[in-house]
Formats: sequence, C-alpha cells, structure tokens
Amino acid sequence: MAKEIVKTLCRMCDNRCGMHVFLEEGKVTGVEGNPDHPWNWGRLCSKGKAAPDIINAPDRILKPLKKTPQGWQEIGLEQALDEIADKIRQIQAQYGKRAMSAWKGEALGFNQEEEMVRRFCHAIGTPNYFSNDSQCFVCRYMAYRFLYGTGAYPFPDYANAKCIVIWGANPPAAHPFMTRMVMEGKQNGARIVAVDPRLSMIARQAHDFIPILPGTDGALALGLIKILTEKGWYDHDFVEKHAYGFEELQSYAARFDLDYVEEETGVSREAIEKLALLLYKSSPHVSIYIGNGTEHHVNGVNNSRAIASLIGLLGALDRKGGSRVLEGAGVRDMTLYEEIPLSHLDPIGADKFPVLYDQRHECHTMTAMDAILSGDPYPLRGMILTGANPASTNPNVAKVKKALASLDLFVVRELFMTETAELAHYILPSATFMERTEVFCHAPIHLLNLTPKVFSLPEVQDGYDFWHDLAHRLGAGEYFPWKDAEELNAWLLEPTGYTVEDLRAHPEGIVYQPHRYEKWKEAPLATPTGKVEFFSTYLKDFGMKGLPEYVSPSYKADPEHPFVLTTGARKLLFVHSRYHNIPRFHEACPEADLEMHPDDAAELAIADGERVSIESKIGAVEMKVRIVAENEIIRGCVHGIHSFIRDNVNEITIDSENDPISGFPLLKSIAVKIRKIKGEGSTPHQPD
Ligand SMILES: Nc1nc2c(c(=O)[nH]1)N[C@H]1C(S)=C(S)[C@@H](COP(=O)(O)OP(=O)(O)OC[C@H]3O[C@@H](n4cnc5c(=O)[nH]c(N)nc54)[C@H](O)[C@@H]3O)O[C@H]1N2
Ligand SMILES: Nc1nc2c(c(=O)[nH]1)N[C@H]1C(S)=C(S)[C@@H](COP(=O)(O)OP(=O)(O)OC[C@H]3O[C@@H](n4cnc5c(=O)[nH]c(N)nc54)[C@H](O)[C@@H]3O)O[C@H]1N2
Ligand code: SF4
Ligand SMILES: [Mo]
Repeated sequence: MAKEIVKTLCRMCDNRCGMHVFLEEGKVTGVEGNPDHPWNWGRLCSKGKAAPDIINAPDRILKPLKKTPQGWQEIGLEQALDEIADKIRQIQAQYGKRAMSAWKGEALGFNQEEEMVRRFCHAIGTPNYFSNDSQCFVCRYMAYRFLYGTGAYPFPDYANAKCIVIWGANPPAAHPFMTRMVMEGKQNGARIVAVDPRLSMIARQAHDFIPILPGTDGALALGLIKILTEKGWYDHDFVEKHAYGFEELQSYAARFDLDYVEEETGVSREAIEKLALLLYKSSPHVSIYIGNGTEHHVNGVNNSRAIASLIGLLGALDRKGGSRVLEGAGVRDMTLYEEIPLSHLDPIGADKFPVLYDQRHECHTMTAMDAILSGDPYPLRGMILTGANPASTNPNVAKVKKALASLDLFVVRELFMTETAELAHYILPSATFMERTEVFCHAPIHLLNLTPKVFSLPEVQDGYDFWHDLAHRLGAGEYFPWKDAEELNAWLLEPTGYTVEDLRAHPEGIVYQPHRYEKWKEAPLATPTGKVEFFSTYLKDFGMKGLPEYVSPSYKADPEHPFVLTTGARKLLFVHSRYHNIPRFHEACPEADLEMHPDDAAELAIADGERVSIESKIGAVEMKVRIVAENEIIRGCVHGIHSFIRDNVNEITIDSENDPISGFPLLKSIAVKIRKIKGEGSTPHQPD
C-alpha cells in the first residue's frame, strides 16, 4: 500500500524540527526530516527519528484508568470526565475554588497548549496554575525583561558575530540545530567561548573554554563589567542615549576586584582579562547565549542579569552580530489575566515570590508541595496535571510524591505510567504531538507554522477537547467556545493576517517578517524608563535591589559538605524523565552517573564505576561514579544527571533554598558530601 506523507513539526523536544510522517493504514510507520524546513533542513536527531517508537510504544496508555482498591481499572472516557467533574465540584464546595489547581509540563511547552490550562484555571476560579517553567527558563526571561523589556529573549545573530559566548548552555545536546548556527558563526570567523564547570560538547568546539565554579557566573560577569567600564571599553554613545543606571552599575562592579573574582569563580585573572579584551575588540558583534546552567541557583536571576548586561554595555543589542530583539507574529493569547489577574485570590507562593507571580502569572511548585501537606495558607486539595512528571523532575522528589499522593483528586494526562502518574486517582490517555493541531512560531527566525493532526485514536483526547469537555461539565463552557482545536487555531491566527489555509499550504512555515536591526532607534524599549535598565526600576518598586547584586552560593560556606553538585546537563537521548522506555536508548545509557575529577576521586580512594553515597542537607542518593579526564570538570565539582528511574539525583536537590526573585530551586550549586559505600568495589563504567 502507498505511503501517505504528512508534514508536521517534531515535538519529541521543543526544538520543533520540520518532519515528514509516513502513514500506512492510519499507522505511523516512519519519519524523516523535512528538507524544506529552514529550522533543520531535513535532519532529525536520534530522538526525532525515534518518534514512532513513542507514538506506537507497547506500554502507551490508551484507555482512561481509575485507581481502585483492586488496582488500576479501565473506565470509559465520558464516565471518567463525569466523575472528575463531580469531584472538582465537591472539593470547591468544601474548600473553596482555589483548592483546585492545574499543572502543565515541559512536554507541552508554551503557547496554546499552556494557555488552555491557564484558561481552565480562570474558568473554575482558581489562581493556582503551576508549571515546569518556574524551574526552567524564568530566571533568564526575567533578566532580559528587566534589562531590555523583551518577551522572547533576544537571540544571538550567530552568523554575523565576531565573538560568540555560550554561557551555561550546551546546544549540541539541548538544541542540536542551533549548534549549526553557532558553527556557521565559527566558520565566518567568530571566536567561540564557552563558560561551564564541565567540558561540554560545545566547550570542546570552542576556542576558549572557561571552567567556572557553579553558581558564580554573576561574579565573573561583574568582573568583566568592572574591566569594561574602567577601561572605557563600552559603547559610550549607546549607553548615554539608551541606558538607565550605568553609573550605579559601574560603581557596583568596581567592587569586583579581580583577585576576589578569581578566588570566587575559579577563573584565572588572565582568563578574565583576555575575555574582556575579546568582548571589547569584537563589539558590537558579540553574541551571548545564556543557558540553564546560570539559573538553577539562589542567585539565578541576578547571575543571568549581570551576564545579559554585557549585551547592552557592548552596544550589541539588536545589532548585526549581536543579540536580536525578536518580533512576534501577533498570534492571539488565550489567557485572561489582563481582564482578571487573579492575584486577589492569593496564588500559592505569590507572597514569597511576588515577582514570579507578577511577571509570569504562575504559582510556585515547591511552595505548593508544602501547602498541600500543611493546608497552609489554605487547603490545596485537587490537581490536574498534564505533560509533566514532577515526581521525577522537581527537587526533593520524596516530598513531591508525599504531597501529590495526599491530594483528594489527582488527575494525570499522560502517555505512560510514570512516577507521577502512579500517584493519580485517574490517568487519562493524552494525544501526542501527532494527534493534535497547533500553531507554532520559531521566534528566532520569525517563522509561523501550523502542525496538522496526523491521526487520532479513540478515547485519546487532545488538550483542547479535554479542557473544553471538563469546563462544559462544570458550567464554565463559555470559556471554551470553540468547537475544536481547528476552530481555535483560526481564532488564534486572525490578527496575524495568515489563515489556517495559508499555513496548511506551507508546512515549511511562513516568515512573517524579516528581521529589523536597531529598533531602539525608532521606539523606546518596553521597560519602565523606555531604556536599557542596568538598574531595574521595576525591581526597586517591588522593594528589591535594582542592581544585579551578587550573592555567593551557599555551598561555599558549608565545610560539612565539601563538594558542589551540579545536575541536569542534557543528554541528547533523553528529555528529562522521557525516553528511557525506548529500549535502544536505555541500552545506550542504562544508568545515571556522577562525573568526578580524577584528583577528587583519588583523594577519596574512589574507583571508576564505584557506587558512592552523595549526601545533601535533605538526604542521600547512591550513584555510580564516572571519573572523567582532568580538563572535563572543575575540581571540587561533581555532576549528576537527573530523572533516571533509578538513582535520581532529585532525591537530594533542594526545594527550600530559592532565588528570591524567581523562586528557582537549588539544582546546580548544592553542597554535598560524598561517601564510599562499605564493601563497594569497582565495576567498569558504561560510555556516554
Ligand atoms: N536532549 C535534550 N534536549 C533538551 C532537554 C533535555 O532534557 N534533553 N531539555 C530542554 C529544556 S527544558 C531546557 S531548559 C534546555 C536547556 O538547554 P541548555 O541551557 O543548553 O542546558 P544544558 O544542555 O543542560 O547545558 C547547561 C550547561 O550548563 C553547565 N552548568 C552547570 N552548572 C553551571 C553553572 O553554575 N554555571 C555555568 N556557567 N554553567 C553551568 C552544564 O555543565 C551544561 O553544560 O534544553 C532543552 N533541550
Ligand atoms: N536535577 C535537575 N532537575 C531538573 C532539571 C535540571 O537541570 N536538574 N531541569 C528542569 C527543567 S529545565 C525542566 S523544563 C523540568 C521538566 O520537567 P517535566 O515538565 O516534568 O518534564 P518531563 O520529565 O519531560 O515530563 C514530561 C511528561 O509528559 C509526558 N508527555 C509526553 N508527551 C506528552 C503529550 O503530548 N501530552 C501529555 N499530556 N503528556 C506528554 C511524558 O511521558 C512525561 O512523563 O525538569 C527540571 N528538572
Ligand atoms: S531536536 Fe530532535 S527531538 Fe528535538 S524537535 Fe528536532 S528532531 Fe525532534
Ligand atoms: Mo527546561
């Protein structure tokens, strides 16, 4: 039988590469890269190629399940939705509307899939919307927003750069096709610098690798700012006309004596001076990309803000070869916060992290676990969770499991039986990306796309149908007036000037607008002063520090725990807790390991492959040590991969020490002690 080809975007991760899906008798039999799609030009990574393994996985949940004293029982979809609606009504009658909550995870990303969850919260009158985002990108988001007033963060113009700094990120694992852009810049003559405690894949490709102690990036950035401002190596004209708070930043950075910066960061004075000179000589064609590595710390926002300040100082904002300020396509937003911000209903965590709620309209997941367990500040008794596995991916998973298991109603929309789904009262089978239709923008290249529903399965709902059906059962149908996701897409697209039909005719996407440089010449920035805010007037109005003040990470003052643990550097094969159930992926990388410097291992008499106990202040986990080469990790630092089924480092990551602005937890600068396990010998390690 002839194969049918449907053109879509891969969503095995959020890179959304152009993909051809081969269908035979309605079944997905293969995938290939779409050679016409300008994001990936026909290539797919190993996860993308494995999409059929996930779509057709034998362990996929395809029927609604209800937990009973006899175990999981299949239940009809309509009955499951009726029962869930009844229970929501009961909970809200007994404890108030805000006792219900919803959570969306990384598998759904942003835009409409996220917005429909938020809209449901509005529909049922609760402010308690949670997501993975408050431990994902929000520090960087805030950094750029406070400085430059942007929404999507400014994206490096790699191809035209003279210097590219990849700071706390590893695109070859996390954003494979962005690596191509970095390499294009390199071929065009850019010098590549990587700042990382580990010799990551991108660091191996860099001209200069700057190993840094975890969580000290802000000190390095401020040291650089000190040199640039003292020597006058910044864009005087841009700063004078378009920046606010330069003098304050300059005088604060002046305190960052290079001896102190060297001691604090582990980066030598010579390396700092060399980088400052390179930035100056390359300016304004300096592309800085800030990754997840800088933000999982108690100083996450200000680390990211200090680094991002360099863009403004060097006059690289929206300049050729600098950081481009992106423009949206004008797709409608489904949320209703402009009408009703819901802040009057005491969103969970908004008292502790008011900036998080004000900026993102989302609640703090880690505070939620405490609230569920204690009933303080009010009972939080029900949750609908979709596209997430926090019992594996959030810090302090023991607490997460205890809290989620204690809810009166816990509904999980999933593809598989996960650590989180196991705790649910109901598991509803969820559509994969091939079983839903979505509008999607590749913001960095201003490309608007529409993905079609490739096929569908009975009793497996897409997000829209689920939230729509539940809202209608709860008497809040007016919030979901669109018949289905197709009708919703038409509404979302209306202001863009493109129709569903236009986009269907262009599965390779439509460039909605060419990039325009130096837009700050035409209009003020969307910050309170209309300027680059080196000193944030917004934060000051919130009673916080206006400057990106540096706080030394807590592990430095903890002699009981002599190592610093960083976690979660991405592996190409896995996305957090996902894809371990693909047999060949599991075989290629069956175990989580702890990377360690050979001298540290020698000091503790630990052999390669030996299992050790790693203890943080909240508990201990055992992992297998992988001794790496001397230049592959900075001394005193160990790295643990996260969210493997066994040996999950999130047993010991810390939920209760948080960045005061974003609420981010400690995932990447944790004080730990490493102990040999009695009687443990050495076993050979598996390669990466
Ligand atoms: N294959 C795959 N791709 C993914 C994901 C995945 O799980 N798997 N996850 C997606 C998601 S949700 C995200 S948020 C992105 C993240 O994408 P990136 O931001 O590129 O994250 P990583 O690839 O983990 O790279 C982070 C780097 O920071 C380093 N690092 C750790 N601590 C520090 C520190 O204190 N300072 C500095 N300077 N560096 C540090 C790590 O060693 C690592 O090399 O990836 C996305 N893409
Ligand atoms: N220690 C440590 N922990 C970390 C990090 C770290 O660096 N270190 N990184 C953090 C970051 S940046 C992030 S973003 C979070 C991510 O954490 P989560 O949001 O929990 O992401 P995943 O583990 O990818 O879980 C996604 C779940 O959604 C399911 N799923 C897949 N596709 C679909 C779909 O189409 N619909 C539905 N309903 N479900 C689907 C998958 O089966 C999977 O169980 O992890 C964080 N955890
Ligand atoms: S990077 Fe890989 S998994 Fe992610 S969208 Fe592209 S092909 Fe799919
Ligand atoms: Mo993330």
